[in-house]
Amino acid sequence: MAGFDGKVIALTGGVGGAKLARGLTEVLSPDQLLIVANTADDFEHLGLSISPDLDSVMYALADQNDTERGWGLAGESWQAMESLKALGGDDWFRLGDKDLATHLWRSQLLRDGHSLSDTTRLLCQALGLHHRLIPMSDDPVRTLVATERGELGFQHYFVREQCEPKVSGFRFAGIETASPAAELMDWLADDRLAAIVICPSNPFVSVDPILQLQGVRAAMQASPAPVVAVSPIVGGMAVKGPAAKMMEELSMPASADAVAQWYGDLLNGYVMDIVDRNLASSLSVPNKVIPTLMSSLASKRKLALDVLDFSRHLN
Ligand code: FO1
Repeated sequence: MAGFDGKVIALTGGVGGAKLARGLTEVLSPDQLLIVANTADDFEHLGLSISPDLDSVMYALADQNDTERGWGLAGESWQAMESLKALGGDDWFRLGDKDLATHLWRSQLLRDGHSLSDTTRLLCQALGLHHRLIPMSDDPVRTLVATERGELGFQHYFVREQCEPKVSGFRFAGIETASPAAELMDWLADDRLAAIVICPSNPFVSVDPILQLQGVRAAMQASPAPVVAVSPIVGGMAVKGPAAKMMEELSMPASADAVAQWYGDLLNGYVMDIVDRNLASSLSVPNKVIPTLMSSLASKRKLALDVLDFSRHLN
């Protein structure tokens, strides 16, 4: 981007965050941007190690994501899933025929002893990506969702049970012992860091796992780089996914300002969509009200530019 000097870290979950990550790759060079994806949605399924948020971001950066579904690859076929179902196998987690190759290859690389970071780098290279996408940690962290039916793994809650059970809380198994990605900590300590962007992902299950990794929140607060979050809630609804439903079940108002309060004093700036302009005056954090719905590459690019421009005016 002409004129934006310095480095930027983007923290992201799946779909919503992936769109802004794509916009940031339009306006920042590869050595200016580090995209850090949540891995607490990951799980083992059918003998495969599956990293949905890494894949949503990776496919979005490669412009190969299926924009209808929000996850997986465009132009998919489902032969393997149909055959699996015919055999009586678990087909509730839909793995497209092309997407399967990613899971097969990642699982083999991990079994061969590659770290999740190495595996991600190899997959990104194979997709022709130049910008850096890393997992938040190479150690396992797993979101467990407390529901009235007991604790569920994230994908069991989100996909198999279709977010239907009432949520009473979350915990991130492994978070106490997981080490944050070394590259993330290096960039947080880098005095060329000019902004930390929290992408419009679910604050509870996509962003919090990253923030709760040992030392991450403290390093963000110690950095002079402003922390700017983009609201994942627009007009009281999540643009995609269960964030609004979760907030209600956690007896939090499903509103853009409630998300800002959730992030608390971590934020130096907050970006909300124009439909939520009426909330701006009640926010204590400096905020900007702009169009945040990203339906085209141009709008992803525009939002990225607006967020970076906003960050320039924050200390
Ligand atoms: N989400 C669904 O709602 N249904 C699915 O069958 C499904 C399959 C799937 C396969 C690979 C992958 O990378 C993601 C997939 N997702 C599916 C999305 C996944 O549940 C993610 O965790 C969400 O995108 C939230 O991050």
